[in-house]
Amino acid sequence: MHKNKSYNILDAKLDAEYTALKKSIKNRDSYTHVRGESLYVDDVNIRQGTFHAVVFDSPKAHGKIKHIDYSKAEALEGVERILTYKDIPGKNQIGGIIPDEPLFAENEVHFCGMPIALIIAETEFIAREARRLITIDIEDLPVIITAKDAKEKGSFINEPRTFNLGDSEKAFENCEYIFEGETFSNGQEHLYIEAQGAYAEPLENGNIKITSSTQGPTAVQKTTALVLGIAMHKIEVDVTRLGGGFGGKEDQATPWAVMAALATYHLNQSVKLVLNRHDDLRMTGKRHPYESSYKIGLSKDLKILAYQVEFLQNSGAAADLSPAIAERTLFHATNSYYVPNVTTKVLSCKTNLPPNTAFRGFGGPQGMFVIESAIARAADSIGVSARTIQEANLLDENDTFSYGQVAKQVEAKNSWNSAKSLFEIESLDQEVEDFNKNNSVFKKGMAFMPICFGISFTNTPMNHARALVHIYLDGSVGISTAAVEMGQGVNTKIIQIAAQVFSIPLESIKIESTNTTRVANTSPSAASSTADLNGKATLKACNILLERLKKVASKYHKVNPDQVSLKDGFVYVDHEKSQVEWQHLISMAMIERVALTENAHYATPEIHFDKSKEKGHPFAYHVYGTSIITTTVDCMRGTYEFDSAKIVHDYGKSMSKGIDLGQVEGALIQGIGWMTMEEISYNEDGKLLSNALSTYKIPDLFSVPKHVETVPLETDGHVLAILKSKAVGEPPLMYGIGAYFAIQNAIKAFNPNYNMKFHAPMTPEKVLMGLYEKKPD
Ligand code: LUZ
Ligand code: MOS
Repeated sequence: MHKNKSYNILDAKLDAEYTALKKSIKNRDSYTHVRGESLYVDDVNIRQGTFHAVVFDSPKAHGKIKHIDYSKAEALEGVERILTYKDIPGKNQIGGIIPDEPLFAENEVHFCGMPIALIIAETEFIAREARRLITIDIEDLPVIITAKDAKEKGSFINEPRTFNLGDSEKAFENCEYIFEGETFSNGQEHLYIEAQGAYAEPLENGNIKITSSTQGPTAVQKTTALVLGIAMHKIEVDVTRLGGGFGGKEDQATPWAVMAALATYHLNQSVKLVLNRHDDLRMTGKRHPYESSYKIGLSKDLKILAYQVEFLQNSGAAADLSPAIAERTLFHATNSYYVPNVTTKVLSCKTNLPPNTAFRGFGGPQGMFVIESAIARAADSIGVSARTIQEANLLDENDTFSYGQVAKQVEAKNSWNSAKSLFEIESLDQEVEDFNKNNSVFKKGMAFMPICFGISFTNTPMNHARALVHIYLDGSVGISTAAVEMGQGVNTKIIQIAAQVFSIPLESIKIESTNTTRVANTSPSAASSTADLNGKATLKACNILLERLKKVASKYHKVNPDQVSLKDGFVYVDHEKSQVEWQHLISMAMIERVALTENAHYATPEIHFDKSKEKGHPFAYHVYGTSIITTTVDCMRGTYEFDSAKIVHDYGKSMSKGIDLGQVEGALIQGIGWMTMEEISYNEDGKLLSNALSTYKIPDLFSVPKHVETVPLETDGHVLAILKSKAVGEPPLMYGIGAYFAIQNAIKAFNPNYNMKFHAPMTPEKVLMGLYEKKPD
């Protein structure tokens, strides 16, 4: 009997039927990557006559432009044109959240590396030669480098934000222990392998096509239209893939694309602008450095009763994404702990550094570092291990976050306890203790790092995506979404979804470039949400097409659509294989004039946030996990190695185990790098000193943990995660924070007089000073 029951197409096939695909699957891009065949902006086949552009940028961090002499540069043979703010037909404005950032400096410069002009020449070499011939006279203005200095001088991006839960002032009265302190975490360079770049081409009627290495094609389109003073439909933005983004191309891919388009607008010729590494390091913003002061209060039985923090975010010279990043710092200020009385405040401090920007974790890691520091400080003073305090305060089901969301499907204790038992914590402890007893020059330290990360853009309206699915008449499939592939494997995940719905081979499905004419008005690929948002839209589109195809098959077989299914490239009737193959079914659908294209929209349900109250339910769900990091410190040299990183991670029900493991391991090591060795350094004039890979060190094969073990936590996943496979891009970065505290513990084992410091990164120089620090008088 057939009943005409209605059901939610989106949820129709969530569970059992999809388990077949939840196996280890290779990133489909690996094949072209290893052969060097993957295409990046620098690989675009350029048109004959293409010009090449180089940016002329400010040599000073703050000042008034008195005079610029372009004459020698303009006279150089092969130089076509030099464009400045005077050549902008629309608005000289690229600010995404707050309109406070010009594309080109007008009368003042606000950071070293601030773009002033674009030199366009026959070759990049000539453009670079021309850049050297430009002379500029700048009258110095006072330079602000640190967030604290900015605060003292009242230099801010916007109004501060404060989250509050309970009454922290009053709660301190009931605390047995109260500690106050200051912390610092430095910035971090994205160091995507592919530097920023774009290629603009003139089309007919003044239309322009831009190939950009951006996480946010719509941001590029919108800003280009604004700067050129033309409609968005005249700008087409296309992205094949990025050689890494890490947040550095969420907002800051835009100016280079706009500049290339501006040159194309004036010259009616293709223009290529790809930054070299030095220019990229100097001109682009990084992870925000934070200076923070905290006050933490604990009960006798080590419950955290009250917590207050003031975060000073070093935003740089313009807002960029700083307000959103500051907000996420507040969302994650208590990490995976329940604290009943919390007051957190963040100030976005305006300095004369390049505008700092999105970086994997988006302010979350900076927030978590502070509470971990406060716990370590409390533990050290009380004379217990930090672990004891961490464990006593882990989040439980139905606990409330400071922003009002009630925690559901909480895996904080589950992942913590699983880590303890799976990795045999007693014997690990014993190992460290024995080692430290038997060795005087080398000391080991261990630390736990629990994580809790909210999934969704904190700005609710951004949580949507679309998918455009074509089934071609030979049965092959082409899919366009808003997802930008940047090495994270989202294209593979989307292929898996379609392959599963249609039950056809992965090879029958192609992911098209991300293009604003096929999928419009998109949010950037960011916030760990790309696979969830675009995957859900794809799932929806594919399921709608499937229903149509089932109808075609049912008509042919003279049965009800409910009796029809697709499996392994064949039509099945009542679970019996028929003679009708997928390609045949598509031909029948063509003859029946059935639409073989679907365009679906997905918007995350349930989420909301009220900024006037700073309360709501901003996240679809949270991702949890626990890492245990062990280090060995060489107490003669101050150098360290990481023995192991042992992780229990909440993937939900991972749909692509290989890809997800890659994300966890990559993020772990990026987090360790941020906390231990990556040291961004500006001098007092605002010049970047760590401006090359000789002076900016990132983890290499020798500095990653000798042993990395990641165990999936068996959980139900979450219905708002694509196929219950939870977002995995950013959360594991915060496992790396454990590396900082492991080193602290090792120093302490060597030098009991060491007064713990919370000033990241923990470079060998700092370790050495700590090892030989004397007892304060
Ligand atoms: N980008 C953004 C993000 O615009 N909003 C967010 O909440 C976010 N979160 C993480 C990373 N990028
Ligand atoms: Mo982001 S930090 O671009 O997800």
